Order: sequence, then C-alpha cells, then structure tokens
Amino acid sequence: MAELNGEKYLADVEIAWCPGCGNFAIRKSLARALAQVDLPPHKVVLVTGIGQAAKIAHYVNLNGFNGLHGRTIAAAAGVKLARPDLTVIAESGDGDLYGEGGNHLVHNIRRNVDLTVIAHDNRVYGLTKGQASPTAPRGYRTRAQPAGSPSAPLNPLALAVAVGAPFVAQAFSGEIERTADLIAQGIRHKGFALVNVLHPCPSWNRVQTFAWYRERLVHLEERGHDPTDRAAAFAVAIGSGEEIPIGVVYRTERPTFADGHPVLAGDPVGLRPLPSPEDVRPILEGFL
Ligand SMILES: Cc1ncc(C[n+]2csc(CCOP(=O)(O)OP(=O)(O)O)c2C)c(N)n1
Ligand code: SF4
Repeated sequence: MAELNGEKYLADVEIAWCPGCGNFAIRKSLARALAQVDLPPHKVVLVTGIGQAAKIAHYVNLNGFNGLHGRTIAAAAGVKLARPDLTVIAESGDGDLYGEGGNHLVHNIRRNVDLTVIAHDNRVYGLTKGQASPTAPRGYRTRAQPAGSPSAPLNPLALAVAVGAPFVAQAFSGEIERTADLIAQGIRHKGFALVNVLHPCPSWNRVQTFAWYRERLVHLEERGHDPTDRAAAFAVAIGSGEEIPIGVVYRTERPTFADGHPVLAGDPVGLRPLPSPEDVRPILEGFL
C-alpha cells in the first residue's frame, strides 16, 4: 500500500503550508502518480518557481530545482533538452505559470517540449497575501483590489488547446485518486502536458472553497467527452461558465521539439564531455 501511495517520494520534513490548503492533496497526488508510472526518484526532476505551490520541491524526495518567479517552464525545458533520459515536471502556482511565466508557457507549448506542467490554480497569489491572479474572475475582490479585479480571467485550458498542447487536463485537488491518474497520464504522454489542478486557498480565497467547487464539478468521462476531438475540447474548455470540467480535455500526438533536432540527436547533451578550449577556438575565431 505504501508503494501505491508513493510514500517513498514524500520527504519527511516540516511543511509551511496553511492547515486545510489544497497543496497537501496535490503533493499526495503527485506521489501516487509517480508510483503509478513507477519512476525511480533519481530519474525525476521537479522544477518549480516561487510561491506557496513552488515550495513543493522541498517537500518531496526528487531531484529539484527552484527557479525564479515565472521562469519555471523555461528552466524545466532546459533540463529536459539537456537530459531527455529524465522525466521533467514543472510545477508551480497559477501566478507563476500563467502570469509571470505566460510567455514561456505559450512558446514551450508551441515548441512541444516534452514536459509535464502541473499548475496549482488557486486563483490568487497565495504567498504574497492573496492578490488576484490571472485566473481570478473579473470583479473578484481582494485587499489589494477592493473594488474587484478589473481584468477578464485567463482560461488556461482554452489557451493550451489553442496553442497546440498535445495533452490538456483539469483536476480538482479534493479528488486525490483522480488527480493522481491525470498527472500519471500527463507524465506518460510524449510532449507538453498541462494538468491544471484547481485548489482552494482557505487563507485568501474565501469564494472558490472546496464546497463551491464540489457544486460545480462535472467529470468528462461520465459525459462521453471525446478528448481526441479538438472542436469538442474547445467547447469543453470555454464551457458554460456554470460547470467546471474535470478530466482529459484534449489529447493528440505531434512531434516534440527534440524529435529530428540535429544537435539533440544521439547522447543526451548533458552527458556529453565538455569541449576543451582548443575545440571551441576555431568556432569563436569564425566570429572574430
Ligand atoms: C519577478 C517577481 N515578481 C514578483 C515576485 C513576488 N512574488 C513572490 S511569490 C508571488 C506570488 C505567487 O503566486 P502563485 O504563483 O499563484 O503561487 P501561490 O503562492 O498562490 O502558490 C509573487 C508575486 C517575485 N518573487 N518575483
Ligand atoms: S496561502 Fe493559500 S495557497 Fe498558500 S499555503 Fe496558505 S492556504 Fe495554501
């Protein structure tokens, strides 16, 4: 049972998340997903950014890299291209991945770098005391936006389908098994996989609570949704505004960035011997 729960992936350390935070459940789901795919911890790199969610790199027994705020996917892409033999997961908050990191999200989807991106979507900037994040609804009131956020929310599912992500899913952190299964599917999928995990932030988001989500969730597999149909995926991603879809929204196959790239063919770049100054001198001289 311990094996299936993925306990070997969980670090026995003090955790600085607030009691009742959805981050705890996502951590459990990640461990179960890694157990499902049966990945040795030393073959996985978890790249995170800055924020409450990003602290997860400190709470698991995996290789970890804590990057700059908003640069999570860029750092993860670098790791994956240098070490394609490793499983690379980029995980962070919605502010980190969709706000500061929006540019890297769009272009790494377009390039189709083989990554699994897990977004902890609590619709606020948790670490910096609850300002509206890019996924907060218009009119959402916070202490920093007392008159309500004036901006329309970003729809990460519709964005990912539009830009061509070959795997797009949404999960709810209150459903640990289902979230683990969706993360495992994302890891197994070759190419860019986005798993947007909705998670309540009891400290700062008093609107989208566990109960609020539970009243609105619909499970796509029970609706007969065909995730290979892109038009249907768009319809699900755009949604009615009343229901919140959970499950695989879109799934397709397309070549990854590394496929057919001449420099990346052969041994992993990160394992090749470093060139000596003599090797690079003729190249440098060509530019002088
Ligand atoms: C470039 C930059 N801008 C702003 C900050 C300050 N900052 C640190 S964490 C954070 C918000 C994190 O929010 P989110 O990514 O949604 O994660 P959460 O804390 O909600 O898990 C901000 C704005 C920073 N560290 N770097
Ligand atoms: S501030 Fe919100 S997201 Fe951050 S640990 Fe606390 S409850 Fe979780």
